[in-house]
Amino acid sequence: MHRVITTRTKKLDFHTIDHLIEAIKTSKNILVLTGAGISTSLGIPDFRSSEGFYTKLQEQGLDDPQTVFDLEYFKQDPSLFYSIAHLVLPPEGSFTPLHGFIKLLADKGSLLRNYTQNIDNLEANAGIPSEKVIQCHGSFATASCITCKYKIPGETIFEEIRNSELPLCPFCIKRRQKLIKEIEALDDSEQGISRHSFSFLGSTVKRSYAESYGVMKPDITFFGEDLPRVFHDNIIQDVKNCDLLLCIGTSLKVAPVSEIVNKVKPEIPQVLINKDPVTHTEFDISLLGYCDELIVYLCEAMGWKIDHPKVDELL
Ligand code: CNA
Repeated sequence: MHRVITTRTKKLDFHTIDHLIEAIKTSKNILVLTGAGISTSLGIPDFRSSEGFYTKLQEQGLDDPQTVFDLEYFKQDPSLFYSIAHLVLPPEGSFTPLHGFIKLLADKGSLLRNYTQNIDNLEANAGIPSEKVIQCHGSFATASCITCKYKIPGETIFEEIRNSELPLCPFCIKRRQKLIKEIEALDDSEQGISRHSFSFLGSTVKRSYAESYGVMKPDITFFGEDLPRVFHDNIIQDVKNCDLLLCIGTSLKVAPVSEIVNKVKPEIPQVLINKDPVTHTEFDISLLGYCDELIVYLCEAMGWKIDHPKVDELL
């Protein structure tokens, strides 16, 4: 079912399941770094697994699948993102046993922080306190207009996302309608000039398609965008204070989150729980397998009970 690999060259006496169990039980400031792999059991594909998003997009003929999440590309052609966004839309109310485990750590007072790269907001469904979660790449919880930055609750555009439609900014739509009405109210001699300024305002200046039409974008971090401020505000202190690092369900390919691992002090145990090996970073312990199964197994060994309906099936 799973393998334990010890790879870190540093001589930490931390390489067995018993070491890991003891560390989870006794650590007071656990930093949990999570990725798409912790949500795949709900049918949300990850990016880089063989059955993930990137493979699907390549099969559809897209050479560079990262284009879908590229800000400049989105501004030119938001339809590419909206043609696949429904695939990562969070299922309402659900979460996985792994999310339940993070909640359990929070309940026991030993979760320093969960840095999640996920955008599905399932941490909230699991009831992990919001101050304990840093959504490093934003989430679908809110959406903003690419032109005027008008912010709305993310669920407002879920219906359009499900239908692969472009959600437009209600504020920009009203502004355009007002402008059109004002132009229509002008007499003929004035209209020529105003039509000219309208098209100037609306589309002929150096504005991209998305900016011209006020397309809404979920507040997830695209390539080309900085991470949310809350990440920068907390990461240095959290890395300093943590006494155990658990990286779960992530390929650790996206910086700066991937760099967290190397910033943690060498004397702090570092553990990977993942389906596939991560070979570019060293861990004291790599537990390879499905994270829900592995975490339920570890919790059972610790005498801990995750509050999730799937737990009994996994034992
Ligand atoms: P990734 O690069 O796709 O890697 C996912 C990792 O998870 C892989 O190494 C898999 O081996 C592993 N994995 C997959 N399923 C399981 C499982 N059941 N148990 C254990 N391990 C598993 O994804 P990363 O998170 O590393 O990359 C960061 C990207 C992915 C972020 O920008 C996210 O926004 C983005 N993403 C998020 C979601 C989501 O929110 N659910 C979905 C898809 C992509």
